[in-house]
Amino acid sequence: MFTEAYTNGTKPPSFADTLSRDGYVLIPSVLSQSELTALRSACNEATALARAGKWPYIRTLPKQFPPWPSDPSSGIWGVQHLMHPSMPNSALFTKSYFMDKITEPVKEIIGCEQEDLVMELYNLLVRPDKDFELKWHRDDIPAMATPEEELERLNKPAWHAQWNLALYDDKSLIAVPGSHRRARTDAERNADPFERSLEGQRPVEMRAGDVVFYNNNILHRGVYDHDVERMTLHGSMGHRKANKERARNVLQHGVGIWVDQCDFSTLDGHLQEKAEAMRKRLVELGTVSGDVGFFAENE
Ligand SMILES: O=C(O)CCC(=O)C(=O)O
Repeated sequence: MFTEAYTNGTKPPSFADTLSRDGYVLIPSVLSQSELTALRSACNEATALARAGKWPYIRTLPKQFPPWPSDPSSGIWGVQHLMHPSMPNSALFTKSYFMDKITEPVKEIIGCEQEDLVMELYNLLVRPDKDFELKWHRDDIPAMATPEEELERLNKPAWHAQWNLALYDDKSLIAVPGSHRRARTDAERNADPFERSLEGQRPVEMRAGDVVFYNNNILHRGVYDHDVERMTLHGSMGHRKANKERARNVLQHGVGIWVDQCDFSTLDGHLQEKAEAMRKRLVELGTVSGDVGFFAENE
């Protein structure tokens, strides 16, 4: 897939190099079989609760961006706030968010130290109740942006890393490699938002247990098949230098309301310390950012 064979003695590119070239990087098999089994069972429980209307933080069909209603009757495609203190198995989710297998690549990708990292989002993307597709988008550049506005944003540092950690084989994320480094072409700009064959697009194919880190401003979309099991943990972590736009992207999901109630006491020593410090930095970011609003309220 994205890992290439380097047989000529040259050093393979780092995760950060690959991500900066392609807009994403796949790290295979980060979860052991027992981690996979435990997380699948926890995600099954979370999804059942959400589909039964007993978990209000959900991604509902046919809405692409937050805020989402809490009524699951039109179907769901995601379960939000896995680290919320009321979420069953939140301790297991929290451990999988702060584990070194995630924070080490994140540090390399952002180019920072542990003491710079900020807790952000941890959600679950699931098989929708009927087939469903997201429009082509960049997560924090509106479709209306001019090429100059796109480039201005794309040329700024991201100050965060975002990942998909697949618990089942997953090819529902479609991206245009390299599109995080340039403005949209005329063809991309004028394409149908649900265009099925944009030039250069590729499914980001993951096997169960793989993680993909991606630039959330790569041109991408989701194409979901209700018949194919999907349980993909969807997380992000930030840098303490993130600006107000980043705070808006994180806090629009409502994390600020419950983050101070997360219980990190079940985490092992160094994970607990890491989690407490990263939470503290998120609370600080929320305090200085004030009322951040929503990115795309009407989509
Ligand atoms: O389903 C995915 O992996 C992508 C989701 C997505 O594009 C989004 O949440 O903006």
